[in-house]
Amino acid sequence: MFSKADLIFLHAPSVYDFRKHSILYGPVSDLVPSTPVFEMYPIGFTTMAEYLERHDMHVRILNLAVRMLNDENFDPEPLIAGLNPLAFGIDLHWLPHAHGALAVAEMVKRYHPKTPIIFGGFSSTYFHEELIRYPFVDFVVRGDSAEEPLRQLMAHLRGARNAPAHLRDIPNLTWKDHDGTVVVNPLTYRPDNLDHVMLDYRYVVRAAARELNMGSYVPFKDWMDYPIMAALSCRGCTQSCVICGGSAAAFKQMHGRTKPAFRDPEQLAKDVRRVSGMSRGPVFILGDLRQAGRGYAQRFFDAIRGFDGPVITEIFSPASREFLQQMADALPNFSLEVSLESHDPVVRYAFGKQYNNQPIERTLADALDVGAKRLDVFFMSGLPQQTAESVLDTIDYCEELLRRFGKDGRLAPFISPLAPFLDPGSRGFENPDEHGYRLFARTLEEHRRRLVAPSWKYVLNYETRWMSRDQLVDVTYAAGKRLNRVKAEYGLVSAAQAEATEHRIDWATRLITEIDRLVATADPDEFQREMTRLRPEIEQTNMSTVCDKRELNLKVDGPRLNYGQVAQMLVEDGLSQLSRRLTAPFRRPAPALGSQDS
Ligand code: B12
Ligand code: SF4
Repeated sequence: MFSKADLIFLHAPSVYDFRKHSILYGPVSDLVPSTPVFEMYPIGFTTMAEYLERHDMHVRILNLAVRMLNDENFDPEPLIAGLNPLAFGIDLHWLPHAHGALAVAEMVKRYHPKTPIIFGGFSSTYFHEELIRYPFVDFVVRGDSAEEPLRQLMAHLRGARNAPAHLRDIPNLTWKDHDGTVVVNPLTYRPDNLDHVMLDYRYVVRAAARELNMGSYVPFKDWMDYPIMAALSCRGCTQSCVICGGSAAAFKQMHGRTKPAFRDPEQLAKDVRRVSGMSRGPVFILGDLRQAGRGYAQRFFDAIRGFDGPVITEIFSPASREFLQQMADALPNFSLEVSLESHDPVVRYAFGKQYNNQPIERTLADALDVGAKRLDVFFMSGLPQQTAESVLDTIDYCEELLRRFGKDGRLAPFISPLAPFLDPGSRGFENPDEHGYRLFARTLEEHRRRLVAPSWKYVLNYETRWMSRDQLVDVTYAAGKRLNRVKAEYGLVSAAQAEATEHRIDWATRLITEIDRLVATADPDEFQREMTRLRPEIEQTNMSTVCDKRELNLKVDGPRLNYGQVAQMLVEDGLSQLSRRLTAPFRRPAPALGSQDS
């Protein structure tokens, strides 16, 4: 069962070791499944792992962040010391991992000075020249599609036949020559479709079962309770929202991509069916299906027709009733997500979304009318042209939407701050003046340091011409509190839950004030002492702030995972391994790769 790994992917917590720091993280992750530790690893771990395993390499995933969250006595250090793969892969995909990812790399290098450490992900790509200069980083694989360049690098490190003879020959690679000179290979690997990758959570379950170690593979803390899956319609985006590091503008700058790479629509339908076979959780289809043109959506709907599992889809702009009806016909159990950002079209335009309220309100009405099971509507604070007053007006608008469309509890509005960081590569980050942003951090190192600031107010890497950091923090809490009350009024949250959320918001507001006072007046020793004293309270408010993240969950009945399927996969696995052994007896063995963790 336990075989040696060529590559071990490590996912670090946002801050290492978050269990020892007193930090009020704030509502930075209220609207994603993760806690503020950002314990979710990139889904790209699974596409890369599947791709490498397809090419005869053995890959493991070790979600250190989840293990640290789930067990306060878990110490990653002895575990890391006991690993011995050919190489380690660490994601610095989301910039909020700047602290944890670098700390884990430093630790790995301490125990394994000769083992290559490979970084990758969007933030690694953006900051590659700075990142490679840390002594514990050996390689950065750049780009949005690392599967093939990583395979070439691993083959080279393994000394495999047909591997690139020299590191210079591996596309998208940033590396150091033996004298420490940084070499940046051209970013030439940029596949124009997504058909070579397989986003398959079955890899996760299969690998976890193989090693009897689900704890290291779970994508986020509560995944076993709410096993939401993703299906990927594209890489990249046709939109250029000002704050987004995954926008068309950012992809062009970072990954040299001029249009998104799309997954074949029939393949996408197969992906949805395949992953849904494993669990009763919903499948989130990432990307607006209209991005590749109407023909694409039509082909997808034709291929998925008859599938009645829960599916979440998203749209980036108003949609026609006809399109929504087609969606409802093909996916009778669909829920829809749409981000309006603000009630005010002026703010929305400044954000990069070019539509008024009337067409989007018509879309909301139509979506409900054709039978959407849920309709989540998202708003944000910290945007260009947005004042504190405007944020509060957005809550009035949420109430109006609920008055008009919210009678049966299917429409659910949410608001969260743009936090902790304005994305590198976004138009706002690249041209802050033009969009009214003032940046407090530009480099990777500056972001790394900000992450250990005592509250999210000081972690934020920006403020705007219309709101200071203080105003942004204050209005985020005020808006959260008001929206929470509105939701209670419309029965979207129970009275008890609303009370708990309000209590948490009040508590967080008090703590922010207290931390501000300490920052302004306390000497370093007193500051440390007081922050340690506040720690239990800070921890209480850290997990969900302006709303309870479970509000986002769809109802899941019965056992969460389909254990019959899992068992069948394991049997298939065993059989295919056996047949590979029988048919390839003379395959060259990999160099000694060391042992497993316990
Ligand atoms: C889907 C998505 C999510 C999903 C998560 C899916 C997941 N687990 O990966 C959800 C909604 C949960 C999410 C959450 C967040 N997201 Co998000 N997300 C996206 C989105 C829309 C698509 C990403 C995607 O599908 N990628 C495709 C998959 C297959 O590839 P991949 O995971 O990117 O991995 C490939 C490469 O990145 C690279 N790679 C990644 N890691 C590594 C590691 C190594 C060693 C190597 C070699 C390569 C490598 O190779 C992989 C394979 O080719 C992008 C926007 C966009 N248009 O791209 C934003 C985006 C990535 N998210 C972003 C942000 C900021 C966040 C949050 C921090 C927001 C917040 N404050 O809550 C959280 C972080 C959550 C966490 N870690 O716990 C920013 C990142 C900007 C930055 N540089 O920091 C983006 C660019 C835009 C945005 N603002 O939404 N997100
Ligand atoms: S925020 Fe805008 S640019 Fe970014 S992924 Fe969503 S629609 Fe695309």
